[in-house]
Amino acid sequence: MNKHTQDPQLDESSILTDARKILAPQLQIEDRSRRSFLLRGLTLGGVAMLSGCSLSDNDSVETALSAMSRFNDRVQGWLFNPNALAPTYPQSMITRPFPFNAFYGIDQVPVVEEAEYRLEVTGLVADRRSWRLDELRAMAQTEQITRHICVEGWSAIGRWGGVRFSDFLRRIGADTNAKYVGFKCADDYYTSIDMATALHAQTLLALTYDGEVLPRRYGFPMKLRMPTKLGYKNPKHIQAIFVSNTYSGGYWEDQGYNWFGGS
Ligand SMILES: Nc1nc2c(c(=O)[nH]1)N[C@H]1C(S)=C(S)[C@@H](COP(=O)(O)O)O[C@H]1N2
Ligand SMILES: [Mo]
Repeated sequence: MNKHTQDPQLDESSILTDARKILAPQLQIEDRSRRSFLLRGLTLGGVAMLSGCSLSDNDSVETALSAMSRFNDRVQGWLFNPNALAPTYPQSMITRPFPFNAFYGIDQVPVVEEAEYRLEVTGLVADRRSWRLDELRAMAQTEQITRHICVEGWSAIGRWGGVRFSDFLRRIGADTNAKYVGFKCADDYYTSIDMATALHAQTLLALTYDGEVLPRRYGFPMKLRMPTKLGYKNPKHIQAIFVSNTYSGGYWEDQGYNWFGGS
């Protein structure tokens, strides 16, 4: 029937697996069996219809799935409750040792020298100056013990401390009506998040891990810690922060991971 049945790369079950992954967070249905029934009922025709794309070749499948993923971003944005808090845990539940993860091995973790380090701040902010670490340490600090969930199939509970990101955004005079906050990292990683999550009470510019200066492997000199988002949305080794209305994606997001990346 369709061209995709001839092309070995366009195999029906893997396209549907990807499409189900994209749609799953949207089906906030209590009854799990009803939810999986709906997802199982998804067909290639359904994918084409939901995305408004014909699935004639690999490129159009990519376009269809990324259109669904962008739609999913908007739905997650609507569903996001800025006042709902992620669960917190007692000290006794901290995962030890806390796992390390990056797009490279632990021996390649970047070395950032505190003496030379400056956090660059640009975009839609009133005060575009750079920050030294001790200036950030001088701001009000807070702590949280929350769960980090990685899409690679593991989760772990950790303890992060630092500056509430909303305090920092206010301090630099950020336009909090802007859509995005973007991050550039010392290891060429990059990502961007929605403003509602940037302003969430548990979103932290983390300077410590488990009561100590943030160790190199966990993102020295600082990472953005968000218990409302998946692991890949939490950038380590942040060097630059920018506020913008222009979409700028992310390292994994540009390879097909969902941009909103909630939960
Ligand atoms: N700069 C940078 N940040 C990053 C990554 C990375 O490769 N580089 N990987 C992300 C992913 S996929 C995960 S799961 C977490 C891992 O953080 P951890 O080493 O503290 O467990 O970092 C996220 N932030
Ligand atoms: Mo991850």
